[in-house]
This record gives sequence, C-alpha cells and structure tokens, in this order.
Amino acid sequence: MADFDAVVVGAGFAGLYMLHKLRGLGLTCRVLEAGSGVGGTWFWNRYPGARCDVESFSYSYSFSEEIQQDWNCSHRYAMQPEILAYANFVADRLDLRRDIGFGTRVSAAHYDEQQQYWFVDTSGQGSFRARFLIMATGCLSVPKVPDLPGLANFRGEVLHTADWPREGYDFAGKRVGVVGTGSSGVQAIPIIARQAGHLTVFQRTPNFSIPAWNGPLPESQRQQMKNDYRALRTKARNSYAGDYADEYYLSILEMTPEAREEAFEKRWREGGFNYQYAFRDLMDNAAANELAADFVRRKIRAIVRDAATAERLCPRDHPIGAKRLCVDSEYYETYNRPNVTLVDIKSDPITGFSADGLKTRSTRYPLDTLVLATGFDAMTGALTAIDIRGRRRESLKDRWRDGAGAYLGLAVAGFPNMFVITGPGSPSVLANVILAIEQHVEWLGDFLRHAKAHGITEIEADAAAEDSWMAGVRDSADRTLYPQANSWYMGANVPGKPRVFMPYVDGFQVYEAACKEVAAAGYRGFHLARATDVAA
Ligand code: NA7
Repeated sequence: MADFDAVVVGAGFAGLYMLHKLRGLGLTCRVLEAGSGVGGTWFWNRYPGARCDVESFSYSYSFSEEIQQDWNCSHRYAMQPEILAYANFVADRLDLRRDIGFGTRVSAAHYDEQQQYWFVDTSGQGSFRARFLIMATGCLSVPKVPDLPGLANFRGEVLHTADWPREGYDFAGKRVGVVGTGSSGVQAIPIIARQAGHLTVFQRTPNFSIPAWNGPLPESQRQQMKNDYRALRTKARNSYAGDYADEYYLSILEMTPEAREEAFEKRWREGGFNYQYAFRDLMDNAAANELAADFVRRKIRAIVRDAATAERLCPRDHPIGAKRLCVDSEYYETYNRPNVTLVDIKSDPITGFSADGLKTRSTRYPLDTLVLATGFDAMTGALTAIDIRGRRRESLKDRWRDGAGAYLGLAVAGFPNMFVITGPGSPSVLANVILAIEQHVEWLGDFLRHAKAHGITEIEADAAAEDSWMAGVRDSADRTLYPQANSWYMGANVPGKPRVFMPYVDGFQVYEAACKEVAAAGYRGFHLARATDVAA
C-alpha cells in the first residue's frame, strides 16, 4: 500500500492546483484520475461545439503571473480543445504529471478513526493510505443517462455529450436525433445541424439562451487584458460571480420601459451571462425577472421564422437565470434550417425505440444516431458514486440521503480529514468556477499549513456548524427565484435525488469573507485534534 500525506481525487482544474499547493507545503501527494489525461470535465466533454460559457480571460488560473502571461487564449470564449490544451500546458509547466496516476478510478475511501488515516481503493490500480483525502471530483463530471423507454432496441449509435468519442464523430448525411436542450445541446445542435442529413431535436423543456457573439481576440486586445490582469483579477475576487464584468448596477423595475428595453438590448448585444448579472433585481423579484424573460422570448420569435417552432422554443416554466443560462452561437437561427425539426416531447412523449428509430406517441422518427445531451448528476454524483465511509463506517451517500451539505461547502461532519473542493454549500457553479477552485485550494492550503505547524492530525467539521451553515445557504436561496426551477442546482434533473438548492447564492466575495473570518477565529466550527489527544 502506497503512503502519502494526501490523496487528491481528480486531475481537473481543482486537482491540478491542489497538487501544486500541497507540494509547496512540503506534503507528499498522489492524484488519482480516471481519465488518461488531465482536464477533468474538459477531458470528457468533446462534443461538437463544446465551449466554456465564462470568458477566456476569466476562466483561467490567476495564481501564477508567469502562467497567465505565457498562455494565449484565441477567442472570447474558449472551445474545449483549447481549454484542454491549457490544462495540459499548466500540468507541463508545473511538472504535475509525475504525481498523477491516470486510468485510476477510485472505488472506495474508508476512514480509520484509530489511525486517523484514509484508506483509498481503486478499481485495479492499487490502494493508498493518506492523512488527508481531497475530493477534486468536479461539479459536472458524472453523465446522466436517461431512462428512455426501449432504448436498448435501437441499433443505431448512441452518444452522450459528456462521454464523447475521442476520435470525434462524423454526422455527414446521417439522420440524427438529439435529446436535451441545456447548454450541451444548445452548443452541439447548430454544429450537428450543419453536418447532418437531418436533425431532429427532442425537447422536453426549452431553456433561455443568450448569444455568445464569440470570435477571435485581436492581439491588441489580448495584450491589453494581460497588462490589466492585476486589476481584473482583483475586481473578480471582489465580485458576486467571480468575474470582472460589471454587475448589479441596474434595477429592472426602477427603469422606465424605454430605458429597460434599451438595457436588455444592450446586454443581448454584449452577450453572455451579463444579461443576468447586470441587473440586481433579476434573481429576487418575479416581476423584474418576467420582464427580462419576456425580452428573450420576443427575441426568439424575431429570430425563428416558423411561429409554432418559435413558441415551442419559448421557456415559460421557470424564471430566467434559475436554470443556468445557455450562451449560444446561432442556436435559435438553427431552427430556420430546412434539415432541422423540433419535437416537443412533453406534449408528445417518447414511447419507445425500434432498431432504426425513435417513437413518440404520435410519430415515428427514423434515426441513424442518437445524441444524449442530458446533463450530469451534478455537484454530488461523483462523490456518491464512491463508497466513502467516515466515522463508524457511515457512508457519505447515506449522510446525503435527504440533501447534500458541507460546512463552508468544504467539509462534512463525521468525515474527518476529507475536503470537497467546490462542494455543496459553496459558490462553485454560481461563480467563475476556476476562481472558486483557487479560493478553496488556497484556503485549504493555509489550513493544512496551520495543521502541520501545530501538529494537528485530525480536522473535522462540527455537526452544528455544518447544520447552521447549510440552513443559511437554504435561507439565502429561498430569498431568490433560484429554487423555483427544476434545475440541476436543485438536484431536480435526477429522478429520486433530494431537492435541495446546493450552491451558495450570496456571492463569491461574501463567501470568501466568511471563510477568512472562520480562519481568523482559529478555524471556528472545526474540531482540531492531535494524535496524542485521540490516544489519550
Ligand atoms: P442540463 O443543463 O442538465 O440539460 C439537460 C437537458 O437534457 C435538459 O434539456 C433536460 O430536459 C434534458 N433531459 C434530461 N433527461 C431527459 C429525459 N429523460 N428525457 C428528455 N430530456 C431529458 O445539462 P447540460 O449538459 O446541457 O449542461 C449542464 C451544465 O454543463 C451547463 O449548465 C453548463 O454549466 C455546463 P429538462 O430540462 O430536464 O426537462
């Protein structure tokens, strides 16, 4: 059995930075990664059109001046191959690979209370013992395969966006069906439509999508951003969304109708998430939200020529922003193509499959290929897939049966020395997730340095502190419109998963201040013990 100070699970952006940080603390570390390369979700999500919805200059590490100056992003929003290349660039630059075990899927992790060690098991790649177990398993890493009736009868190819063939896929001339119209579907559909013979989109729920207006970054702009990095990163660090765009400076309800229309139009023209974050009342006032939603519906009707198709694409069942906004490139325009059909499977549900197609209640659709863009068991799926057992062999899956939670979104009572990077109860996916990762890794790094300096061998969240933290997370979410959507933020996209709003909604900057305050108060809410304390 191999021995380390820490085992880190996952070599995405969280695992890579965590490894670098642990090395800096003089701790030995092994990163265990199921994939054959670094990059996490960007390693697996290779579907056509896969792209980040956070702008390139934000969606990058800020901890190394050298890295941020030496890396060149090519577009306003980076495509998946470029993000994967960036993860590899960082891994090479920091010489991280030698401490990563690739092709290693963690199957179990059990805590030994007497020894204060985690025992980590893998599927055939050995066992490990470590004082600390750091879960860098990502929020969007376990693909959700829907239980479509009779899918096993289908003899065509079935692909999932989040587990895409590495060699790519040729849609030329094929009859393709796509199920799922979240971000992945919205990004993939325009590209597939350009290649396929015919594309049929099977939509259960329409989503709101804002144009990305993506394009190459001119060298002058790239240089300007690099020169301004210090100020941009500081602004991001002090913001709600962990981004450097201006935010919360307009109130929808306080504007005149003319000014409001102009403001929506301006954000639509600018593209991306600022359509949401520019307005301070969009997520907490239903009337304000409806005005913003109505503007997007009017845009859809203006873009999509067939009136019935346009109506089917107009979301009505949730407040805009309560499900993550999609950021698209010619998504709505795609429905003007003669080779694209939109089917509403809420009113005409899928009833089964034959060898060569899909059947809804009313119609048969011959297909060669079915693409599932059906999302993820988000935020907790990768954790509950592992047999994690803490004190008294309690399993994390059981602990989270009625809803996931963690003190500061980082540590779970009863699971000492285990930390979850961007876990439930932290800003994670509501912030620029790379900055959310950096903040967690840095805070945890300080905590582990403190532990080392004081001979602390066991760190555990206090159960009452965790309950009170999660009650705060829920109360804050309940003051917003977020819980009104059946979103993956709520666990609502996975049948049987408890519906608890998981991310921290009060803002990245408020969260970071709370974490600093906990540290300044001697890590309030944590029990710290030395091996001798336990033996005594
Ligand atoms: P999402 O946003 O969870 O979208 C999944 C889509 O798949 C959504 O339209 C779902 O419809 C649909 N879906 C899921 N299950 C089914 C079944 N059983 N039948 C029909 N349709 C189904 O996942 P994405 O991968 O697009 O994006 C996830 C995040 O990744 C995204 O927000 C970015 O942050 C990156 P529903 O809405 O549930 O009716």
